[in-house]
Amino acid sequence: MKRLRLPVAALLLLATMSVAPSARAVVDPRRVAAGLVRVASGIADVTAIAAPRDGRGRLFFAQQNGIVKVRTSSGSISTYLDLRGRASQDGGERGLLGLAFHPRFSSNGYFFVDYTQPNGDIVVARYSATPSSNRARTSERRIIVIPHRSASNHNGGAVQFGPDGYLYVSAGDGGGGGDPDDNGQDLRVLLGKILRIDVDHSCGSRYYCIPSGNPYRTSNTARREIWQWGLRNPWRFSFDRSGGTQWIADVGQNAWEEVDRIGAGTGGRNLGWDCLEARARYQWHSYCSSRAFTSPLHVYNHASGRCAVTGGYVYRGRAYRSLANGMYVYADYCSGEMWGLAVVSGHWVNSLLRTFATTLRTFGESETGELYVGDGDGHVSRVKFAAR
Ligand SMILES: [Ca+2]
Repeated sequence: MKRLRLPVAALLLLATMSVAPSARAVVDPRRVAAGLVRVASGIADVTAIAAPRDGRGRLFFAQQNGIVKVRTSSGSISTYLDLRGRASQDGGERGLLGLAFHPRFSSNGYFFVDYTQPNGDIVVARYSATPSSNRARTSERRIIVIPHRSASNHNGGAVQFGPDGYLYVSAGDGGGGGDPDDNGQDLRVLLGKILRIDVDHSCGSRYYCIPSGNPYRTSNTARREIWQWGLRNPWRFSFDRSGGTQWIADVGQNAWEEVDRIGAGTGGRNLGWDCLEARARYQWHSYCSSRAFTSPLHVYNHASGRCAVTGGYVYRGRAYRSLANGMYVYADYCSGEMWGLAVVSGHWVNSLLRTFATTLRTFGESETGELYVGDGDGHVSRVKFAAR
């Protein structure tokens, strides 16, 4: 026994030493409060906040009218790109909706936007800039255009690079309410899906290829771009920069909002819409019984003025590591409530971090993993956390 003790003690010591102090701290959303530190004003109708990993400390804000602004590390703000001549200008849920920088932006200067054009179709396009410049080039390369003319709402609009280097795109179900064309459950269309495409290569006449691991890549009926399906309006989704778990916040119909968590590299999941709205049956088609649905991690109803989930990020920054490392932070657009979701003692715990007196439109991550939120008053703020 005594001979065993030493190695065990040594192993324990090693394990303790190899784990960062942050990982030892128990992150409990019930003990955390959120606050905001304003970093920009006058960013009307902000839809996306993003940053390239180029060491320059800049933040970029997409506005629904088609303007992308850059905030330098010294705090000065200027127009980076003006897409007002290309993006639809009728407001509502249309316009410039998403922004993502290529993982190798610092060498290739590529970034990608998601917008609706005046006829309603969803466009994902590549733009470029000299990486150090605070003004991008105005020429675009259209990567994919998704027909979306029957209604103006439910465009999705998030674009994100995954840990695999592929571009992921969220597309809403086509809108109109109740998914009248039942697009969410139809693998033949790109609406109501999250797509995964390889934008570093061209295949045939397309400026993208289908990654080898896409679940329907050999299908003759399903669209091969599809990564996840059964979605209504996945306005925001993100990847945990530690481990690559995908977090999808799917805006619900009249009753339920849902947050989905899907393991890194796992595609082909059916999130249920419109057979299901979150966990409740919505429109139970004859085929619904034979489909395997992935249940949401978390749902909430429309009580207390809540209306639409604004998906966020798993916090992996440095400033609040002991309080928030690994906590998924998200909000409701209408109620201004911001919540944290984390595993405490083996169970998922969801807790209100604070209620803000504004609408919460979109979240973003800085290069170093700090969280930012854009509100309905034209402010972009860094999210701070404090113990309570
Ligand atoms: Ca339907």
